[in-house]
Amino acid sequence: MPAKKPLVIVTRKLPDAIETRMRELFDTRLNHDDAPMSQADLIEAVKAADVLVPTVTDRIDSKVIVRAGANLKLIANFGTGVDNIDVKTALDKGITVTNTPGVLTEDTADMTMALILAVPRRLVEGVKELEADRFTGWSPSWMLGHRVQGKRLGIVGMGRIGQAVARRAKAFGLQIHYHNRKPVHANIERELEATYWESLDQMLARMDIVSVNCPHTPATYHLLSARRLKLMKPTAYIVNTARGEVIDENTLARMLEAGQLSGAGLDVFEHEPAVNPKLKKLKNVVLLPHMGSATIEGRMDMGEKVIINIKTFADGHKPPDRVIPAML
Ligand code: 8YV
Repeated sequence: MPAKKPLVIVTRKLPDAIETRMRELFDTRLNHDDAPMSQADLIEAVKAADVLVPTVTDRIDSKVIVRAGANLKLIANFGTGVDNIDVKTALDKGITVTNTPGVLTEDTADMTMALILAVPRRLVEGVKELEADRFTGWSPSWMLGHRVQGKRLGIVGMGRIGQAVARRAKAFGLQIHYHNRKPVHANIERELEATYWESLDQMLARMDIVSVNCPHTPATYHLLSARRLKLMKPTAYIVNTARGEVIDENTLARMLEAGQLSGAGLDVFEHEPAVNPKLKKLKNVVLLPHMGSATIEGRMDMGEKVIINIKTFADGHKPPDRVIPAML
């Protein structure tokens, strides 16, 4: 007799092909209308499920996890960042947590590079000028931005995405600097001609553009604090495609407003989906609705990773993308 299929509850609408495959392999409960689940819905889901597939919009905190039924054994996150999940409480309760690393790297790095170009070159401001019919003809002094080539880029977090940003930025003639818990392998440093800064403070004070590419963990919450933001040059730009919580958003907004920083490109926000109203009023920012990994290919790859993690686990093996406490 075939083994009973695990009950997999998926919190949001995933690509059709992924949902179809999940339904073939598992007893799958889908969210067809894609409405985000409330905390009460999530508790109902963990009470019933063998496997939960959440996304960044689901807060799987300790209050949810402690209510999980005895059969919940796997949280297979559809996403790389796991700051939406209280991983420690899950592991303590014997629940394995997996994520989808690697498959979002290039898309997120592309979006980061797009912001690194868009902010100093005033791309969105230009679009708005044209749309408002204010383009009355070329002028040598109109819409001047700043050259990117030759500037110093400071990457905060030199993991997969940070390195992918560095490769792109190097091709655009930027000088690569980075801060990380540890220096990357000497071969990578050489290939990228990258300079390691053990001191984040010292790096921030010298950069023209800073890109945030580290995960949000208790150790990186407000890593770019008010004190550190104030170390940056008033001519500097900041780009964040990682997590809003890494930057003190209020201070950032105030400093941009006061001209103490030149501009920002933000794909993520501290209280998503809310965006600080001060930021929305500024001209020198490009704000995106958390779309760094939003490609059809990326979503398919993420879904396939989720399926592999569940299938491997259901077959009695260790899933490949287990989140381990050392990562947090
Ligand atoms: C995903 C992300 O879209 O994977 C991540 O960490 O930030 C996003 O790009 C999201 O997490 C999906 O859950």
